[in-house]
Amino acid sequence: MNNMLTLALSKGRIFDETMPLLKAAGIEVLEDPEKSRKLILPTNHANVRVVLVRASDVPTYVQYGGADLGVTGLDTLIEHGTDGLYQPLDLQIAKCRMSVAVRSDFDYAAMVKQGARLKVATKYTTIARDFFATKGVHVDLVKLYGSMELAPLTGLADAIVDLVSTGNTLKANHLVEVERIMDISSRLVVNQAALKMKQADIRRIIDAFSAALPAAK
Ligand code: PRT
Ligand code: MG
Repeated sequence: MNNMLTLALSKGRIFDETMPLLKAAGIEVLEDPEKSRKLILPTNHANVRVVLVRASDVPTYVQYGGADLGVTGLDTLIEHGTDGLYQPLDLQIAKCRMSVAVRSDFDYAAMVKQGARLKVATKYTTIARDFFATKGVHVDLVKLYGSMELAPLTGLADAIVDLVSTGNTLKANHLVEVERIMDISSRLVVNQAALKMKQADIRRIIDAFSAALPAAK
């Protein structure tokens, strides 16, 4: 068992977009997570397995060695912190952006200019706190775990900090994106102890993933 390599992934876009990279490394997952209830998925390599965890739990699994490596959004990684995690690669998958959005009838620029105190609802409190601190904007943060779009519509907050991809969710809720905080993509994270103990196997995966990425400009 101690030569087993465990990769933590979350179901959905991260799983789906990691599959081509695994394939490039010669690894095929033998079960479809959308059809199976299993949380541990075998691969065509007896010593490589995939564990399915919540997206926000991937850094935790890798940090504490429940998995040797994992794929996680930069958003999740920043919120979790990078202690004990080696981050060799930007995989350039599950791309989106972290943005500030408000109701279309809310004059964000004027409020910021006036030095008003903004009430901001978000799941990403670290990113939001750092962003507004750098701008010198005073904020009261309201922590939410989902459906952030609802907050400005119900008067819970003036603004939200959330991930935006197509912008359709904002549009459907009459919200407008007023600032882009950062571009987001998913990262490969590796447990630092595993990197030493299982160096050759982990190196092989990093190199294969790296070779399969669009060439760096
Ligand atoms: O869903 P669950 O609560 O289990 O966890 P999760 O939401 O953290 O996982 P998942 O699989 O939805 O997202 C995993 C990672 O994908 C995130 O951490 C991001 O790095 C990345 N990603 C890429 C996205 C999006 N695109 C995205 N569009 N994560 C979420 N969204 C959501 C966004 O929050 C908003 O509600 O999609 C909605 C906006 O989409 P558009 O296309 O309407 O703009
Ligand atoms: Mg989600």
